[in-house]
Amino acid sequence: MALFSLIGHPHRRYNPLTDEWILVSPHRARRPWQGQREKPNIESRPEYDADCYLCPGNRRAGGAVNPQYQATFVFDNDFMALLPDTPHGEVREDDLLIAKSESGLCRVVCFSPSHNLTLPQMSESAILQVVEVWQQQYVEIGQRPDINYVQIFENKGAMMGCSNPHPHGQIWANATVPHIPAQERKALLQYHEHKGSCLLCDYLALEERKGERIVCVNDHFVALVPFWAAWPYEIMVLSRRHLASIDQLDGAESQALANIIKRMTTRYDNLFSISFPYTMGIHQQPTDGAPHSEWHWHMHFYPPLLRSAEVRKFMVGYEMLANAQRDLTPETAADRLRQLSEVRFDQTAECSNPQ
Ligand code: H2U
Ligand code: ZN
Repeated sequence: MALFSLIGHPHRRYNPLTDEWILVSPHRARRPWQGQREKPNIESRPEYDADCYLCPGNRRAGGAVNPQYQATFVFDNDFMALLPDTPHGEVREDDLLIAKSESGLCRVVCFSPSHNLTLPQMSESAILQVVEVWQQQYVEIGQRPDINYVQIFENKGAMMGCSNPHPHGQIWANATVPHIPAQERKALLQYHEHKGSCLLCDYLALEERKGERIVCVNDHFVALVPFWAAWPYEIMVLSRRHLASIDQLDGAESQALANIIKRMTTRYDNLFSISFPYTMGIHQQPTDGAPHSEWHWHMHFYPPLLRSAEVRKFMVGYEMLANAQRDLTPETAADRLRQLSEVRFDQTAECSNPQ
């Protein structure tokens, strides 16, 4: 029998951040696809859409009118999934029927007044303003006594369930630390207890030594496809400095975060020459007032597309019943992303100067 290799043989990879396994099937990347095909999203949008509930000056579904905002705009979600002032209460029957009240709040963050932009199409200085809004919101919301965790995220593209193409993200904040950041926190704590160092500092150093999963870097951040990536072109953005939350970034680091977001999302768009859909989010320390030196700030990007603008990865079947599975290896994904330009496909000399 041939010697086992990560390139040629089915194997499981361990995600030390969530204590989960993923099945990797590198031999299967070329299987035929006769299933659903997505429509490539190459339609052009106007800079202002009178029917958009996020454009400046428009009325939202909840009745409020947006101001004529010039850069970013934050508002309380008109349909909050979590509500402040939820009464305390608990249900517990036979240790089997268990429920607890949960209070919190939800906000929407418009990234730009321009209806037709996305993060990779915005300037680095405009993305910096988004970073600064995330910082302000994290601090402001986190200071509330009824809030102990602030989840900042973006759903991009209809394929990810985004309800509106206007560039925007969301913030959901609540009293308890939700499941995934709680799992990550546990892993970071346990690793520190056993090794005396930070799991993500050590992981970053190892990936920088190896290089094969790194997509792009700057002085303060690294964008890489994790060894244990589940989504085809999943990326984790890690701060080089061991810091726990976005408000701890200094001026140069905030600028560098805007830089790496622009560059890696541009690579995403260039992969299939479309506006690349994903869900992204920031994982950072809880806002419960306790010290969380175990936390290492990072972002996850989870994009569903697999091998073209039309063919996506579905997390169904085996994924719903057993564990996540992938065909394309994380190393191949990183290599493809690394080959791509950091100039968006519609901004090349040929496109901007049609003859
Ligand atoms: P997406 O990020 O998935 O597109 O969700 C947009 C959010 O915007 C959604 O949570 C809110 C919805 O409740 N929203 C408003 O708060 N006001 C509106 O007028 C429409 C949508
Ligand atoms: Zn709009």
